[in-house]
Amino acid sequence: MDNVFIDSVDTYICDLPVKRPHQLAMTTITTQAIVITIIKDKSGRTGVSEVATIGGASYGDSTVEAIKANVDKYIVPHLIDQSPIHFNRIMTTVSKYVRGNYFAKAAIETALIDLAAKQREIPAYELFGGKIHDSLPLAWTLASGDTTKDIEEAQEMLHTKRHNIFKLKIGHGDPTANVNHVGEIIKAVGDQSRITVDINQAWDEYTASKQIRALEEMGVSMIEQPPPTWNYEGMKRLTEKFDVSILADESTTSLHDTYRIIKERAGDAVALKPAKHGGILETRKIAGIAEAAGFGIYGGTMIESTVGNAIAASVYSTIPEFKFGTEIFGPLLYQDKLTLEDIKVENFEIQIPDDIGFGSTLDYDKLNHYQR
Ligand code: MUC
Ligand code: MG
Repeated sequence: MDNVFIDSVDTYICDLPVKRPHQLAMTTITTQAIVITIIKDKSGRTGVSEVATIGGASYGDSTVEAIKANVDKYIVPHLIDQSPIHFNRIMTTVSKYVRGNYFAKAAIETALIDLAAKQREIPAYELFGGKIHDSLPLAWTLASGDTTKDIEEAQEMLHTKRHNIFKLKIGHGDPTANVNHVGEIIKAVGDQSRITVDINQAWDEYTASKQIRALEEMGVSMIEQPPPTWNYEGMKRLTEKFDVSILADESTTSLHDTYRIIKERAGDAVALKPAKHGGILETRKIAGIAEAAGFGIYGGTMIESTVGNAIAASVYSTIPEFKFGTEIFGPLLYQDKLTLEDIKVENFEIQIPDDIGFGSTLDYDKLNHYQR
């Protein structure tokens, strides 16, 4: 093999417009901020990654500005002249010097894996066990902020066989109005689809307790992160009280807080997201402890565009069972893409790409156009 050692690392912040406003409890996305990382080896080959963040600092404590600054200053010095195939060793070293910063670590680890796989001309999933699934169920998020539009959108998705699992973003505004909105959607498409909701930490325990009863009776099949991240005890009581699955999302970031969720039964399912956990190796560890504890696993998204979505698809393809399917629909919400490739969906399932690396070929004109 020619010169495999790392020569340079570059990070770019891009703002990508979405097709329609995407309303969450704490923010409405009109453009999504992402970080693209390009690691180049001494023979000019590139490994590419993406991490996306939602709503500046309103979703979590990683912002694109902080990710870029911390990668450039604190992580890059540990990479130069290393061989990317040692991504496990490199990331262990990085973790000794850089605490937290999971998104920044994911940006680097996944670009290293992409480069190592490209150097060997194999799909990236071959470097962490090989794929089990050729395709996975794919949910869509109804979040236009308007019940009628959401119903029309769901009907269109069912008609085109794109999605038959819908996650409804609630928690914005009056909780009773939120529940009525869910009821209307279930009335319209509930017989042909599975409905879940994501509250994104917006309800206190009392409100959650009252409204989950109604949601459960309507047939909602999973309730994502009702109370704030810190409220492990509230999550535990809600899990004990209801039959419907309570999914921990924002409260499962690191391996250690996922362990706490599992130990305290503060939920009965976890949402995986490679960026949130600090990369693929950590995602697989989290999936492992969730599997051991009998927790349900959900293939989550930070709404990445095609680059980050292919990374999530690749690691999810190696995880035995997704009780709740996946929601790696991100590219379908964007107006444009930074790659030559696109997501493929057939018969309600995302198809796992088998290309070399994570299979993303960057379009540098687009990168220049969308970078800050
Ligand atoms: C979240 O909290 O799950 C995932 C899908 C979506 O619409 O928003 C994200 C964030
Ligand atoms: Mg969520």
